[in-house]
Amino acid sequence: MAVLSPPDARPLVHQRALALSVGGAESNVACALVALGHSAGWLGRVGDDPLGRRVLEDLTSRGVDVSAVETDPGRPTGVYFKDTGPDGTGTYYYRRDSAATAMNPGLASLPMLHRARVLHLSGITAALSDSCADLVTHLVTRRAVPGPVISFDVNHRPALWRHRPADAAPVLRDLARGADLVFVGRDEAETLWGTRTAREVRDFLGPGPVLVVKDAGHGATVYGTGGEETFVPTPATRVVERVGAGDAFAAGYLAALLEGRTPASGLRLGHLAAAATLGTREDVPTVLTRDTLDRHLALDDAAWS
Ligand code: KDG
Repeated sequence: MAVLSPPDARPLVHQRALALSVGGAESNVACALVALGHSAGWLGRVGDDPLGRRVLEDLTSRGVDVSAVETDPGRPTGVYFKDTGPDGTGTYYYRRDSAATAMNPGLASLPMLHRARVLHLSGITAALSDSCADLVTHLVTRRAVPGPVISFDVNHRPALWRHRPADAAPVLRDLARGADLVFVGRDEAETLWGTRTAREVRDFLGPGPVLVVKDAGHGATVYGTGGEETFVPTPATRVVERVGAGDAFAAGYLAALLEGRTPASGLRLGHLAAAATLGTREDVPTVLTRDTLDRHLALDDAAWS
């Protein structure tokens, strides 16, 4: 999507000029993975319009492979606005009937997906339209692409589900149960499924996926498929804006997974990547680099071991 962001913490209604950039959960993860030294492609649909061209240019300049992205001549590129309020940054979507809503299970045949080691999806795509929900189900539950690890970030966005006939809770539960690796916020899981603790989320979803439960200021827990539990506390972090932090966390964890590191290292890289994003208004900040993370990892080794 294209993103329009206020330059400061004043609410949108009082702003005069907004900055144009690019965002969206899955493309944020792809950008962050490239920043962390991995190769990543993003699959989506944009309109045949300046915003679509901006999305492709921006992702390409960050090193993300967009060769499989489709351009739709009849539908516009999705857009969202950020609005800063006393309770954090709100998001306003303009993406009904956008190009991305026409994604469908046909995309599962794209060679890019079959070459990937990890396929990262999110509940946001499932909320966009019936055909998008079918695509995610096809990939996650029906395993239309058998090779890669299926990573799923629950990413519950109530504003998108308000326009959908289906209830988010069972759809996102079934997708999470069908994935190999799941990311979910503790509070998000409580809103969706009534689970209060990380352990309750684990019991609710069952032993199928490796499960990462993030509890913002407290820490993150990963449950392995054998029930083994690893907790890493959140490091002290300056928070300017939260948008994109969950995506950065997922990218940090996935980077560790791709490098064959331990689940604890995954959580540590996740926290550090999230911290880089929390400290800026950018959804994928330029300070998020492998060098920065490696320096922090080295500095924090004593505190974390
Ligand atoms: O995780 C960050 C996303 O929420 C943001 O990039 C916008 O993808 C987005 C969405 O649909 O909420």
